[in-house]
Amino acid sequence: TPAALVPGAYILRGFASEQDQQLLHDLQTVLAQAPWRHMQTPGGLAMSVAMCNCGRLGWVSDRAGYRYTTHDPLSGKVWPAMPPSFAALAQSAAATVGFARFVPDACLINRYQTGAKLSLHQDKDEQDFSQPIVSVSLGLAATFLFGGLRRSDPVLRTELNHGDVVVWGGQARLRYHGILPLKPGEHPLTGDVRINLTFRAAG
Ligand code: MD3
Ligand code: FE
Repeated sequence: TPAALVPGAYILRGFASEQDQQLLHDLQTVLAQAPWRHMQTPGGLAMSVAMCNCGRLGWVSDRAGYRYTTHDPLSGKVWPAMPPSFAALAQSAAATVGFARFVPDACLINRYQTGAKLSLHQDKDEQDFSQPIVSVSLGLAATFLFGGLRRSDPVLRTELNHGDVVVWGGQARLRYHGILPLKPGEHPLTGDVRINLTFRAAG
């Protein structure tokens, strides 16, 4: 088992590197069915991160709050299927750190353009917190913040680079976390953006 960043959080540096082109190709198939959109916070502000989903369930935010839906509110259709390359990578990363039974039913896809950020938050819209979350970083690097179980707890930071995969389980599952505003840059595979795939067992 790799070393834990904090108890329960395992960084697998470069774990997705060999599949990067396949993942980005399959992402295009998803986006052809469900385009990027800037969701609204419950307070009515547009999020700076553009999002999309694939899998049986998709995470949405609007004036009514945060929740998982089976259908894309933009099209009224079910979310695009999770590409086998996505599911296989998430399951293999989870199994590497001991979550052999992890079966993601939701993949939230985040796109950061210059300046886009994700404020400190907890992921608690899922049914079963004993299941981990697997995140895959592609493209430009970003500074990841992770705090504790209370918003006021001290925050550590680490860089997430292209190909890095993090499995958040156990005690790390409910920690506050966020992403600092993306710095401008150019990546050979994604151009001027960072893409993050987060896999969840949400239902
Ligand atoms: C720690 N995404 O989608 S990935 C999110 O880079 C989210 O787009 C960030 O936070 C991103 O909710 C961070 C790393 C991550 C994802 C989920 C976590 C860290 C986590 C859930 C619990 C604890
Ligand atoms: Fe999160």
